[in-house]
Amino acid sequence: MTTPALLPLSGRRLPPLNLGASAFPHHRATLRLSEKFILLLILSAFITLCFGAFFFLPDSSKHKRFDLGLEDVLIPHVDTSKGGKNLGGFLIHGQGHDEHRHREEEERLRNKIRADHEKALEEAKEKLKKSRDEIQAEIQTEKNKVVQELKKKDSKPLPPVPLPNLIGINSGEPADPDIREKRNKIKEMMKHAWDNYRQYGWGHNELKPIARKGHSTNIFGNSQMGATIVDALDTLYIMGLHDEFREGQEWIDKNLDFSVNSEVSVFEVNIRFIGGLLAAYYLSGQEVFKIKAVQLAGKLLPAFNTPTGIPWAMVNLKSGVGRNWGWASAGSSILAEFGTLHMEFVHLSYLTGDPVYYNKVMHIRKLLQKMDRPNGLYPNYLNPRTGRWGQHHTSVGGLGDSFYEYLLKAWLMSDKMDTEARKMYDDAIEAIEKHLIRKSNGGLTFIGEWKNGHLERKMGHLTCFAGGMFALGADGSRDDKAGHYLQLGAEIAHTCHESYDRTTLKLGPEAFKFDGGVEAVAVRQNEKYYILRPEVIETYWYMWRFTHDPKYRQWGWEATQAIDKYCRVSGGFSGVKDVYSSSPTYDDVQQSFFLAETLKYLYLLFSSDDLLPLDNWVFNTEAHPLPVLHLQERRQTLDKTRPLNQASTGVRNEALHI
Ligand code: DMJ
Repeated sequence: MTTPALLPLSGRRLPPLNLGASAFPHHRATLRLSEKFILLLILSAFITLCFGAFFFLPDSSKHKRFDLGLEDVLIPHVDTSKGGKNLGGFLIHGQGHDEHRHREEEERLRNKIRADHEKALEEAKEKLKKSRDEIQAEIQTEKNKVVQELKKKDSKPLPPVPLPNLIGINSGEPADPDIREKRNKIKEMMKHAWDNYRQYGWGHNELKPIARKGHSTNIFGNSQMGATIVDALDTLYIMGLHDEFREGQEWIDKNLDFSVNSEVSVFEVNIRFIGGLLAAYYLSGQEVFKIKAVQLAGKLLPAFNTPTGIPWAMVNLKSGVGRNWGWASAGSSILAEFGTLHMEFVHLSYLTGDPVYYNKVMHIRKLLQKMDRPNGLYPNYLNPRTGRWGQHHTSVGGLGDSFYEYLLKAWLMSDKMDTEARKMYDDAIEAIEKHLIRKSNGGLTFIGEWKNGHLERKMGHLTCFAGGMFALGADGSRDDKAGHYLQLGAEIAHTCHESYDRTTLKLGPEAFKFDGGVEAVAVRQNEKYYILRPEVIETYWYMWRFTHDPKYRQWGWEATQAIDKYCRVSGGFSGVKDVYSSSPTYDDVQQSFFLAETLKYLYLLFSSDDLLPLDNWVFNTEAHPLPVLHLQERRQTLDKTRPLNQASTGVRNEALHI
């Protein structure tokens, strides 16, 4: 075959190139350099032409072309109506008038492609006439359309689910006028915290009450997710602050958006946002909270894409890329973080009928069950790539705490059906009692920190929650040691009260020692702060519910007064840097957990017990109440309602099979 060619570089007309074998003299086995160059040019011109034709065609015709090409070759047509010979359903091409029809068809297509091509060129020319700004505006409009479509898709109502027994959503008004007055004072403090956040930090994650502006930390990523609004909702509801609750709901409905390029803490977002939204949903029945919780949970799921299924500590809500904190032992995930997802995730599966959430947390549990534990203790660090423990540090405070709490609460939340969780809790607590719990010389029971076989005689404010946990787990404990665990809870409550009482401000330090002559007192300057934490008050409340010993209300009232005196400023409430100083300085942060937990536990401490009874509600680690799930009933309802042979039948059962 001869191809007349134009050499673009020289513009000279070349003699025809015969690329057949005879074109080459016999004595030459290879091409000359100039010949190779010409060949290369022809080839590249051809390729450019093909590519150009492909890319300049408008999308629709591109696809049609592809469809036609591939469909004709790969997919046999079934078309008996047009007279093709049908052999067992396959049309044989190229026979009789079919050939003619095909030629016509091809011609028609060629014309169409040409027309499309011209139209695309026209459109491109039109586009180029527009200014940059106009083009950008058009792109933005298109983008907005897509976002709106996605939002519509995301906001689809979830399948109806029978709600669990929602008992005890009432005012909890105490009969005693003195207690009522105290409770009103706590409600007033909540209003002060909320109103100032409303005025100066609205939509931001937290408030700087002295600078009177928004505040955030890296746990919430870099976007304004209104953490205080979500965290405070159920407290507002319980306190009967309905206007404020509605304001929060409206903000969430209109502004809470999770499609943001922001890297957040999986644990914090779960306990504060998903927990807060679920509690608000159960208390108020407003669908928007459930829908937002499910949307957000979907954004956290990519964090579980690790070699072991142990989630990363952080995930980017937009890209789904996860990673761990730089400071955590050799790239480890943290026990208290990946071990504090269970309650919320079980509720998500319950509400959606989708087992994905349940499966994620059960996978974590199964993995932990299989692992060896040094001295029966769970180390705080676990590598999500290798599935091996990091440093052998164990704590019932920071990095470990709520993992133990969620084992117990998984059992309680399942209406005591999840005996596997109860067993894990009992085993863990036995090891903790053996290795970490000691009595000081002065007779104070404390929980120390285990570091590579050595007990550090130091207890954190965070660890003080354990008093309440021991009391909550007393009923149903192994060998019927209920009395023992209630007593242990009381001892921890006493120790933590001492840590408050031994300060100038009557507020507890972040960590306190039991070494030498020092008992329940912070030694290091950087452990003397109080950041409005709830754990000590949380324990007072549980102890009050289980014993009705008036000292717990007394201690709770001492804390209320101290907070109001030393942490209240005109712009809200602030943490203080040194609880031993008579002229404390402020840290200028109103933490979202102050509204979610500290004020809620105080309010409940001065309410009657029929407000959110513990037989029917389990509080997540951020004090968001979630109802006990009667999973058997849910299974029976689903069994009755679902159509036979429904594809999701097994899936739903699996989700509820605890
Ligand atoms: C809260 O966010 C939760 O209670 C969490 O489990 C640990 N501590 C903070 C408040 O201190």
